[in-house]
Amino acid sequence: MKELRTQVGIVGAGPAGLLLGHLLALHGIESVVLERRSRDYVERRVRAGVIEYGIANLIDESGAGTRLRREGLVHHGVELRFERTSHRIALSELAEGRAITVYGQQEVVKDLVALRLESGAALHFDCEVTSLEGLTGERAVVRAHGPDGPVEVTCDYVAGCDGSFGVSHAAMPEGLVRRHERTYPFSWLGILAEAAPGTQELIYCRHERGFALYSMRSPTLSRLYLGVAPDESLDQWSDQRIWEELNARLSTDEMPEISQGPILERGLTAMRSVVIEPMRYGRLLLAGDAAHIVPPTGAKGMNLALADVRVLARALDAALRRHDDRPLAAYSATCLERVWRGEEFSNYMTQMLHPRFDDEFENGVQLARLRQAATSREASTVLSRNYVDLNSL
Ligand code: RFL
Ligand code: PHB
Repeated sequence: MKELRTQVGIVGAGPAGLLLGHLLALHGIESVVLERRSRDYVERRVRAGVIEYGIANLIDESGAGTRLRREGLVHHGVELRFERTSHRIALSELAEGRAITVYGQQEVVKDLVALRLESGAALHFDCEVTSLEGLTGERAVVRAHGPDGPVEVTCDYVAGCDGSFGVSHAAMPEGLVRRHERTYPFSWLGILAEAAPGTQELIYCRHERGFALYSMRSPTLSRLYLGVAPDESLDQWSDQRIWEELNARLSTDEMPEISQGPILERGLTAMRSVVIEPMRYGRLLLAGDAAHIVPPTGAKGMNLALADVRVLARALDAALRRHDDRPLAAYSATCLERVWRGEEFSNYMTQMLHPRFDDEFENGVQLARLRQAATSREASTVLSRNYVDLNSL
């Protein structure tokens, strides 16, 4: 058995766990990161792409933003497309000059893994955490199974950054936490394609056939999504059917055909909202998807995860180095305020952009909302500020 002692045991090497480890190291706090998957797997997992203004600054100010600033695509606007007409939302004009950065989540992960390994701090891949113990005692114990057998990490605090299918939130006693949940009657089929994006800015499209999103990763890589039925299977979707459906939903007179290329990656994502309240149980602090899930329509998941760990790093610094427990006591309430704002915005975007095949009344409401978002300066200002930087409203 490998026995380790550290100040903070971090479960999960997604964006939340890795940035937390990095921020703690800047404060001189030691941590051990345990990740169930291989390095290759976490660095290839294609997911989020939109980074808020304040979150890009956080990454940059922590010293992890060199490549993000060099390669990230800065966008000053976004398009809403409905009734076959494009409406540009001038994000930066409406949000005090702030912009979003389009930069893949797996690139953020790669940058943080490289920094951690370079610094020599502990990061164990292929190491699955199986249980958390002593969460209300003097010391917490994280038990895991690594490539060479059992691992036991004794620590002052455990950061549960292991996503929605991890063990951390399951370690919270049922009677003490509340779980708020909503599922939506659709999923997203996402592809990454070797094709030059045919648009400068993201396009969120509501079409009677369903939702579509045109995004990108670089001048040669397109990222596209289709809203599909919740029980859809990937087997039903040949490359040809995917491109035909994207064309049917996204094309307009100005963009009769979208640029196609080999599909490098594809996946299905169920749409749901979850909030676990509070985000703390004794020595266990949840962060990111382990504590809350948003549907991807608002592009908030990774941003909320990184915002949590900014608060958590400061709170752990106060507790461990200054023996001041007050920021840690306020951790959950501080994060949840932002989390509920993210939930509200993601819910708004989701409900506005996914047509309902069984509810004509809801479709009328959606179009009214879209027309308002596109034509009223007040409505587009609220949308822009929420999209670009939740802190700006
Ligand atoms: P992650 O990224 O899920 O990382 C958790 C890590 O924990 C590991 N793990 C364990 N490790 C050890 N022991 C165990 N028992 C473990 N159980 C799990 C996992 O292997 C994993 O490495 O959570 P984190 O760090 O909280 O980050 C959250 C984000 O990943 C997530 O919110 C975003 O991807 C959501 N999201 C988006 N967010 C945005 O901000 N902007 C976007 O544009 C955006 N688009 C998206 C998205 C998510 C999507 N999918 C696929 C869910 C688009 C999609 C399609
Ligand atoms: C993406 O580029 O993957 C992306 C962009 C915007 C979203 C969700 C995903 O709302």
